[in-house]
Amino acid sequence: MAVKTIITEPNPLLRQISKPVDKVGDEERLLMDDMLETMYAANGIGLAAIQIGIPKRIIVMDICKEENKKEPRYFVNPVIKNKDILKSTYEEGCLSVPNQFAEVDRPKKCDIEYLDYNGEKKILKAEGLLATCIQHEIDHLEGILFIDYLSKLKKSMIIKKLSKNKSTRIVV
Ligand code: GNR
Ligand code: NI
Repeated sequence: MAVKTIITEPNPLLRQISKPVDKVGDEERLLMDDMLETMYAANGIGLAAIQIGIPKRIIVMDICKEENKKEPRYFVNPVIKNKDILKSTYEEGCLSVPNQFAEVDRPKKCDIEYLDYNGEKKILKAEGLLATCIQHEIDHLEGILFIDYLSKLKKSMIIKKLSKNKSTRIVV
């Protein structure tokens, strides 16, 4: 397993639409292992493959709050079904939008159809943080970031800050 570099905004790769996986094989499982390790190393609760530069419809997540306890989840080709008309608000962050946080409204509950680590078809009924996080991750597969839901002003301020940080890093 290996920790990969997480791509950050602004970067056109993050706007790419990820491609469906046609078979969950060893290559995909190796990718999922690397993604999980990368996510844990960055203290994140979810990661989409495109965040490490691979445009495949693969997501890993672990929303378990207990320390020293791991509950990894793997989603291949996830599709959202039965979105709740009720919304819930969460303060979201993103490993590809470092150190920026903002409240986002999303459907409170949803069902997810996906293939698991072994390529078996599953359905998950999600609510709370699980529902928020999986929707945030599936947005990544469509090239959407949480900052896209903010006002133009808030979004442009965040992108400006991130661009500045990036150019500083090159200078130093
Ligand atoms: O680590 C993460 N935390 C988080 C908090 C609220 C809503 C969504 C997330 S996902 C984020 C990791 C990430 O960027 N996944 O794409
Ligand atoms: Ni994210």
